[in-house]
Amino acid sequence: MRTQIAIIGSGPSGLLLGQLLTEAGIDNVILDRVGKDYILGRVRAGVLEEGTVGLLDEAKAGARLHAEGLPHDGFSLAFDGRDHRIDLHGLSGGKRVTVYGQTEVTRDLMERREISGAPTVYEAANVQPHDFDGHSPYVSYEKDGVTHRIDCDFIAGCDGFHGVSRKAVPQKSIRTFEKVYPFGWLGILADVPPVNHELIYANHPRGFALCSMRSASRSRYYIQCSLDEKIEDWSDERFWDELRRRLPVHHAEALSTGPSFEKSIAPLRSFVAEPMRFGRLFLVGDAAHIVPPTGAKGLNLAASDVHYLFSGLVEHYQDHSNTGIDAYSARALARVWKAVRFSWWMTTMMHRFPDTSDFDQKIQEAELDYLVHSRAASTALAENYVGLAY
Ligand code: FAS
Ligand code: PHB
Repeated sequence: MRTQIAIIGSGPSGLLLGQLLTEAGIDNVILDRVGKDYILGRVRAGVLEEGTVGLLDEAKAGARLHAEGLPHDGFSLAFDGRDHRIDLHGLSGGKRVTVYGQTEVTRDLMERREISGAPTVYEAANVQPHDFDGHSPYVSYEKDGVTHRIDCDFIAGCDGFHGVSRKAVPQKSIRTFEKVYPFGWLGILADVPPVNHELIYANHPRGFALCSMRSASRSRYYIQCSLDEKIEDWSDERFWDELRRRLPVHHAEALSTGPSFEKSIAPLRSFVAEPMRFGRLFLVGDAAHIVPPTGAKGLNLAASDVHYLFSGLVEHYQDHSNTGIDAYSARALARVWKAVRFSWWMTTMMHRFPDTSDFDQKIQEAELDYLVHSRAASTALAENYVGLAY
């Protein structure tokens, strides 16, 4: 089999890139090691930047997002028992974010791909990129006991942090940068109305908490937890009690609780691999970088990577110019590092670190106090949260 672009990974990166390429008449095949249902069963991001929404519209996958997504003009920071609203819309020159689950983004992109008829191979085992440092790359995989080969012009490694693409790059050709945080997020989904119409990021002596949502009847909550926590030790009741303790009283008293239908613990790390291109292999999204979810940047960074790579590939095929693909890594990394910085800053400001010094704790409190009382500081937060320009 031959195609122009072989895409490894059918998460948001791979599906968005695949859909944009298909709309542009550029042949592509997506391969994933698991099936659709498994991918749709993963609960992840919830906040979309305007750039991400625009790309989903360009991919003709934005209809349900506009019908069901929740436009948000602000969010609250809660500390010392009080809320402090950050007016994203007013401070960012009229921008906003949209609350719409990554699961739904993935579902919408899968549906568009099915309509387009572009090929996707699910449950492809042992996917491997080959000869990407030459002019004739290819991807191999196994399915139903048969080994297959897909010859292509380029390979897009959209296979996430644990994928095969980054690992296929010779160690001498890649640099990685990493920071692992000494805590995780325990998250739940429950069909109860959200405690607030906007998100609440809470800094409490017992730890961070986040009140988010998926719709007016479905809530997404997180609490900071230690890395040795076991999910089986967290009944719904224990979770709700702990969440209440970390919120200002008026929110704790208004909290609607009910049975959770998803509960998971995610570790937090910052990670960047440089460069993001190796000959005819491009790393995209979580395959190249990871951010702690505090700044709601992970999925949105995957989208901006896709934007840079897609425009470069269109230039290659339509204008016979390699300027875009040659600039992909530098352009993507310039935005990635700013989002990595912002996500690190939000995480450092909002979480309680084990064995933090009294001095560092006072600095955190001063940072929060300055942030909510300075228009300049709040503006900087707002422009990063809504998403920096591509
Ligand atoms: P993904 O990891 O989503 O997709 C990679 C795909 O590649 C998967 O379908 C996988 O099956 C496939 N794959 C992997 N190895 C393969 C192989 N060898 N062969 C073939 N296929 C292979 N971001 C936010 O903005 N907010 C959040 O709250 C948030 N919460 C998160 C919670 C968790 C537990 C995780 C892991 C991430 C979270 N993220 C969050 C970040 C997340 O949304 C990612 O940024 C987003 O999924 C990135 O999409 P992809 O780059 O497509 O990678
Ligand atoms: C979510 O709704 O899952 C969510 C929202 C904002 C974040 C992280 C996660 O910063």
